[in-house]
Amino acid sequence: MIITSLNARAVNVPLEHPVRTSVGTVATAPLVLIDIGTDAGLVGRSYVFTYTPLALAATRELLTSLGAALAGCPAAPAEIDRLLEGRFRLLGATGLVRMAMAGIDMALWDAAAQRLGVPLVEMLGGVRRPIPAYDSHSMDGEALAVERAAKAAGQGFAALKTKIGHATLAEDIRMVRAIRAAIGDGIQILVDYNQSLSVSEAIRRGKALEGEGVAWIEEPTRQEDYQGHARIRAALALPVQMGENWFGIDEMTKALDAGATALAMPDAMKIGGVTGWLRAAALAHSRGIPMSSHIFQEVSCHLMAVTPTAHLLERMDLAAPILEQPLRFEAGCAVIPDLPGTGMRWNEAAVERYAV
Ligand code: SMN
Ligand code: MG
Repeated sequence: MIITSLNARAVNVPLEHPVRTSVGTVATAPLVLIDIGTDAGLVGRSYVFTYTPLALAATRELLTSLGAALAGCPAAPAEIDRLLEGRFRLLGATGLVRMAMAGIDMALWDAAAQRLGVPLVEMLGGVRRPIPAYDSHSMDGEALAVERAAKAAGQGFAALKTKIGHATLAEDIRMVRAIRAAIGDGIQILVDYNQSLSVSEAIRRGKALEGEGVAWIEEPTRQEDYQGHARIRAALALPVQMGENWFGIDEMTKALDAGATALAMPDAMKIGGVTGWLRAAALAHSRGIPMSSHIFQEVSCHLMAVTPTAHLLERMDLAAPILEQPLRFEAGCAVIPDLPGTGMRWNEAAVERYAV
C-alpha cells in the first residue's frame, strides 16, 4: 500500500471541562487532524494535540510538508519511522517533529489495520476486551470536583485523578478529603501536580498525602528532572508516576535508569505513536513497570490491550466533539470499538465548525 496524500486540518475543540492544572489551563483542545490517503483507497486517520493553539499552525504546516515528502512511499509505519528518523537525525526528532512523526505513525497503523479489516488491537495480536480506566479531572474547585467525582463513581470507575498543587498543602489536602468523602474508600484517588513543586516541597506534600489513601503522585516536579523525581521517590512510600512528557523511548530509558518513577504513563503521541508505544511497552515489561496511558484514549485503548504491564487508561475526552463515535466506557472500562483500524471517524460538520 502506497501513501498518496496527507491532509492536515487544525481545529480548536471546546472542552466540557477546561483542563486546569497548577501550571496553567488548557481551555480548549487544539488538535491537528491527519488523513493519510493511500493507493488502496483507504484513509488512515489520527490526531495530534498541541496543548496550545499557538502551536497549531506550525504543526499543521510541518505535517503538510511531511505529507508532500512521503507521497509515493510505502504506507508502512516501521519503514516510515526509519525514513523520518534518518531525515531528522540532524534536527532532532523531538518536540513538534516527534509529534508530527507520531501523528503520521498512528494514521498509518490505522490504515494498515483497516486494510486487514480488523480493529488495530487485533492487528497487534490482541483481542477486544474491557480496558480498566480512570476518570481524569482537573483543579476544578471543591464543588465541581465533588460533582465530577460522584459522577465518576456512579459510572463505575475504580479510580479517578484530580490535579492539585494549590497555593498551600492544606488546600491540596482539603480537596482530596472532599473527593474522598464523596466517593468512599472503594475508589482510588490519583493526584497530578503537573511539575509544579520543588523537590523538597514535593517530599513535604507527598508525605502528607500518604495519610490520605492516594494511589500515585504524578509529575511532582519538573518533568525533565529525573534525579529530582528519584529523590522524591526515595523519600516517599506513595508511588511516583510520570511519563506523559517523554519524547521517544530514549527519554523513557533515561528516566527509568535514573530510578525516577515507580510507574510509567507514556503519551501515545510524544512517545512516538503506535510504533513508539510498542517499544515503550517492551521497556516497561523488561523493567516490571506498570504502564498507564496519557490522553489519546481512542488509540491507547487498543495499545493497552497488548501492553504486558498495562495499568490504567486515562479517560479524558479531548476529541469527542469531532468524532462520529466517541470512545465508549462501561463499568469504568474503555470499550474498544469493533471497527477496522482505531475506529475513529471525523464528524465533518463539527470539524468544519471548529476549524482554525
Ligand atoms: C494533562 C495536562 C494537560 C493536558 C491534558 C492532560 C495532565 C494529565 O497532565 O495527566 O492528564
Ligand atoms: Mg499529568
